[in-house]
Amino acid sequence: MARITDLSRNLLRTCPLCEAVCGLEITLDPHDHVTAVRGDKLDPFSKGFLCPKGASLGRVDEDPDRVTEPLIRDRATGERRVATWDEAFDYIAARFGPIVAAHGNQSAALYLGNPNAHTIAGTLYLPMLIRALGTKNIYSASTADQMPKQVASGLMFGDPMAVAVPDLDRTDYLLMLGANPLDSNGSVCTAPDFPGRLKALRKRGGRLVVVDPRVTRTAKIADEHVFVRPGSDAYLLFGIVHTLFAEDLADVRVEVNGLDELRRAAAEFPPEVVAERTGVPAGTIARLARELAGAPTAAVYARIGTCTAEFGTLTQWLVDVINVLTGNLDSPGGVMFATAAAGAIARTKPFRTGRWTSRVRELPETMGELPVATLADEITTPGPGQVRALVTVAGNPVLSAPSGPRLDAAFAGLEFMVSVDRYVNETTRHADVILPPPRKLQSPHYDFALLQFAVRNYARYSRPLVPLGDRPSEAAVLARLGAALTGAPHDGDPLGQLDELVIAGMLHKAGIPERRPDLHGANSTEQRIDLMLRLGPHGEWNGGSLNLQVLLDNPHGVDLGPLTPRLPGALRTASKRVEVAPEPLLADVARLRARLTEDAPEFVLIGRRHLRSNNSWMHNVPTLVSGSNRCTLQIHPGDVARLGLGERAVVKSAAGAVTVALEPTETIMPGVVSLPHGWGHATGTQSVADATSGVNANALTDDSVVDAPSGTAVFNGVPVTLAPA
Ligand SMILES: Nc1nc2c(c(=O)[nH]1)N[C@H]1C(S)=C(S)[C@@H](COP(=O)(O)OP(=O)(O)OC[C@H]3O[C@@H](n4cnc5c(=O)[nH]c(N)nc54)[C@H](O)[C@@H]3O)O[C@H]1N2
Ligand SMILES: Nc1nc2c(c(=O)[nH]1)N[C@H]1C(S)=C(S)[C@@H](COP(=O)(O)OP(=O)(O)OC[C@H]3O[C@@H](n4cnc5c(=O)[nH]c(N)nc54)[C@H](O)[C@@H]3O)O[C@H]1N2
Ligand code: SF4
Ligand SMILES: [Mo]
Repeated sequence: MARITDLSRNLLRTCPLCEAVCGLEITLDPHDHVTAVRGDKLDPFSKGFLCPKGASLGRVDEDPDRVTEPLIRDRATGERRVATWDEAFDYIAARFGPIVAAHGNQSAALYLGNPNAHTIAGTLYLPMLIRALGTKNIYSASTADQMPKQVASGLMFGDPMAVAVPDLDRTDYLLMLGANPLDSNGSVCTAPDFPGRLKALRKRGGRLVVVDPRVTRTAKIADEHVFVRPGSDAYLLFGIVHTLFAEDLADVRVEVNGLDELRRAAAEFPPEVVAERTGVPAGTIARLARELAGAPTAAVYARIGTCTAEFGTLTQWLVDVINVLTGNLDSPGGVMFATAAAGAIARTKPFRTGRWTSRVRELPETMGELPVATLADEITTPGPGQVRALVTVAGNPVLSAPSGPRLDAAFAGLEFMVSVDRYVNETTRHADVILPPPRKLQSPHYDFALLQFAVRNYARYSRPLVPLGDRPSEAAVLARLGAALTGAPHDGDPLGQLDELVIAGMLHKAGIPERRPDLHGANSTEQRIDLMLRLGPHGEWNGGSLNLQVLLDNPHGVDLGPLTPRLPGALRTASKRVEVAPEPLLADVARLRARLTEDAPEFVLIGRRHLRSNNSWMHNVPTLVSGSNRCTLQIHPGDVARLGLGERAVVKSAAGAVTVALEPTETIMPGVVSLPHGWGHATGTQSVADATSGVNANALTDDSVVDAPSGTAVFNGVPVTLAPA
């Protein structure tokens, strides 16, 4: 009898599950089922690293509970039935068109979720969908995530995509706030095997300091862990900036504007003044400043714990202010800008926010988006411009956005909703039509978004490992959806037509005349990628050698070397200097100052992540949901005793209440409780997830509070009260 492995294939591709972009070697059986996943040892960036999620990619990809064919929901009965693709798009065209015809483009909204940052469909084809809808009601997970970093970067460097990442492999000193890469594998800092890179830093004599209200797994491998009161990082960083000026430690090595204004702003926040609010002793704050200034090279890096907080943008600004003041911006071992082989085309106009505002709360636009924290307002507040129809792509805002239950109710009242998603989840269960993407392994992969934030320049392209058969790719689904929503013919090849338009536009912009050159690639998507690579900074039409064929010939990926200095060339500020005291941020310091003297709430809520989880959508895989990967409220044992709490407690906030199991642990600060998000499954369609106990953390977060400059939701530092259940 022939052994089945004889017919198996070992194939290479990038892991699509998190920001670490690990290379994988995947074994498929003759029926295209995944039988093994290993780290690709020959990938020059990830060098064989693999985490438990990557190892479970097959289970994720082939989840029997996922949606595989279009579903149409009967509004009267709530029943879903399988439909053909033609039928589904006809249904969408027939129902969506009349709503927009009657109420205008603004009556439609689009919500884009996190996995779009990982897919070619999301990165290359969503801009077209946004344009097709012609609405200002564009929302995404960005305003529940990294938008403060982008606004701060936009104001300082002129380009919100110019994010300086720590030069992990060369730095001598890393100050990390509000990030836990040992569980998250890193974010807005693309670094496969982040844990190994941190260990290497320490091994070569470098120092790692972690600032977090919890002793995290990352804190455990650090030289020093500093407890900080949630939401107070901006004060802590201002204390460091103050010290750098007061002790004459500043050593600015790039051209800057605004140093005097910055010094004046920092004058109000000496370490002694901010110590109480932050919970960090003044001596520690001053010492951190001296250590950062004294290290041969140093980098400050702050992530989700500090972004989704009331002063998220101020915090992200101060991070790079310190990187500038210590001479570490754009310098090896400090923080640097990647040179992505096929990144976004840098904008030519200096960045600003608030080019328009939201209808109900008048919150400013950022990067063409409105804050997801005001989506429920826009759906439920009557009047001209009220949102009546919604399109979601790869998202689950009922579990991921603040005041989730409010959104749940709002979605139930929509006149029409269509979702592109691989699950019936807490959000898409409201959709009239669900359009599923194909399997991950049926999709091509290139990390357009994430490689812009990589700690090393690198490129890797993966072709689909499993043929599509007669179902459309996700790119084709989005192209047809765009056509159906605008009443254009959707049954031809809108994808090919669209790609040709984009290719012609890129050639024209690049000044490449008349005849369309022959491009590598088996289809129009690949040809677009080839063109982007050729025109990119490492491209063969730009003095380099890259094109798609080079990546196809090097399936383990291509190393493009360590990061190199990019300033002043990468600056898009009007002054062509780094703006260290942008006016909108100086203005926001007033809000920070006002909070300093206010009484702190008795308890504040923060989030956390677990290695074997991923936001709301990996809770249906048995190999991942087990052991400590559970939705519990971490709380200090002293608080449990003081309040006389049992095994469970009722947690209340201004937005709502949940009853949740307690996990007493000394690793969390007294007065702080931590609940992971993405739980509280209740669709009856995901057998494993539905059976998990757990609650929606975003029933407690409050959509009426945002980080003012970026409109970002506040998930960390939410005031709560606790009572016995
Ligand atoms: N395994 C796994 N990996 C993931 C994800 C996942 O859900 N699971 N999600 C992915 C996504 S979408 C993202 S954005 C990234 C996020 O990646 P990270 O930013 O590394 O996210 P977390 O692991 O949540 O770490 C945030 C830390 O901030 C701390 N914190 C909370 N409040 C504060 C505060 O006010 N100040 C400070 N200094 N710290 C605070 C928390 O205790 C926590 O340890 O992870 C990605 N990777
Ligand atoms: N309280 C609290 N809330 C948070 C956070 C927090 O730290 N605390 N973190 C926030 C952050 S950083 C983020 S990024 C958001 C995430 O929030 P969202 O992006 O809204 O939600 P996800 O849970 O990532 O859901 C993603 C959906 O996309 C589907 N999907 C997966 N792959 C694909 C694909 O290839 N194509 C399509 N079409 N669909 C796909 C999944 O099945 C799932 O249904 O949550 C935010 N919410
Ligand atoms: S760290 Fe992220 S990219 Fe690497 S294997 Fe795990 S899930 Fe995949
Ligand atoms: Mo995120």
